[in-house]
Amino acid sequence: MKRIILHLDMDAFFAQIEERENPQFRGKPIVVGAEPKGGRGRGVVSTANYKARKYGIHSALPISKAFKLCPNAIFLPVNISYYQKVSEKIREIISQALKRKGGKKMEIVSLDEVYLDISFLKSYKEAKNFAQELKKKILKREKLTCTIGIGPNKLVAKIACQKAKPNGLLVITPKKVKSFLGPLDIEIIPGIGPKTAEKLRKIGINKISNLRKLKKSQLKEMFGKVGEIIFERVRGIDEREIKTEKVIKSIGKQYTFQKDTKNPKVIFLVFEKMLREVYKELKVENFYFKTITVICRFSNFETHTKSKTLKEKSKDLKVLEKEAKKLLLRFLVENSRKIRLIGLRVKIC
Ligand code: TTP
Ligand code: MG
Repeated sequence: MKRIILHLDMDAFFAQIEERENPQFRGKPIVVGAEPKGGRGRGVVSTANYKARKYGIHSALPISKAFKLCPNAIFLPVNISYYQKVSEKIREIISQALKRKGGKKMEIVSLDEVYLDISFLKSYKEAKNFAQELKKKILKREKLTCTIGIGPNKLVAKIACQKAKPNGLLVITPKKVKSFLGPLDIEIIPGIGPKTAEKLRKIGINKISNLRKLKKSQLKEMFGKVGEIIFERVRGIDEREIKTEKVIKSIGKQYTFQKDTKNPKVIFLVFEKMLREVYKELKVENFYFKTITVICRFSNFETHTKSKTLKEKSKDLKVLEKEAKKLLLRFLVENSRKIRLIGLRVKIC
């Protein structure tokens, strides 16, 4: 049976929730993220509403830059536990709507993003009706807008959603896939990051339609296994299934220092706090861990990681502490540069 896949992604999620909760900010540029401290803040933007995006502000931009671009924007801290609650409510609305129609397959990608397998609706017309109803329900019950993309697979549904933002709905039927993807920039294909794109640009390839001219063997030679996947994706082929079970793969924390530092006392103090926080989350979920990763970003933004995989899984704080500190210590011994950020991540099992 031919598949019909729906991708739903909330618009400017954190910022839209803040706008809903604070009507006095409505219509103004809103930036959710680290404290800007009059332009001296050192963290990053989590997200910005569409009004603030007009000034060039976007996720992961240093908050100091965001402040320079629009000092009059409303800057708000990240209230993640509240956004999680909203996220759960939205998922509930979606899963109820799906079940009512007789569907079962929903994949949760992140706080504000899901895929649904709605092949059972049998036609794109029905799929479009379902999506319109879903958008209406979320708006009515949660007063929030989202965008939906529909297509024959995850790839096409996701790109359709990206193209229809904000508050949009775009349906790409199988016979439209080729003409839809052809004129788009190559970076829109997952797997084509900045480096891959640069390599392709150098040989005159900017658009997906140009990229289709390369043979599978050429792409394989240039990019290895990823090249083979790119070959399929540019033709709109994507067999990935909707994964219904919620999979938490890792737990992590990171911290940006107020001032770059190489003082081990300061670094270890923060690190110990992160260790306890990560451990707390592990305990709440009753998870085991096996791989521990320490992340270190130096003052020039160069970022390195060091990992350790244990012989056996563990849930012991002492083991986590010992192994993570060993990794951190190696960073401090091997480098004399100042550190901007440290992070800790554990792969769970
Ligand atoms: P996105 O869906 O990528 O972004 P968005 O919902 O803010 O905007 P849109 O989908 O309309 O383009 O991410 C969802 C939330 O995740 C976002 O509101 C904030 C958070 N987030 C970060 O904290 N840091 C990031 O770098 C990104 C990309 C998202
Ligand atoms: Mg979103």
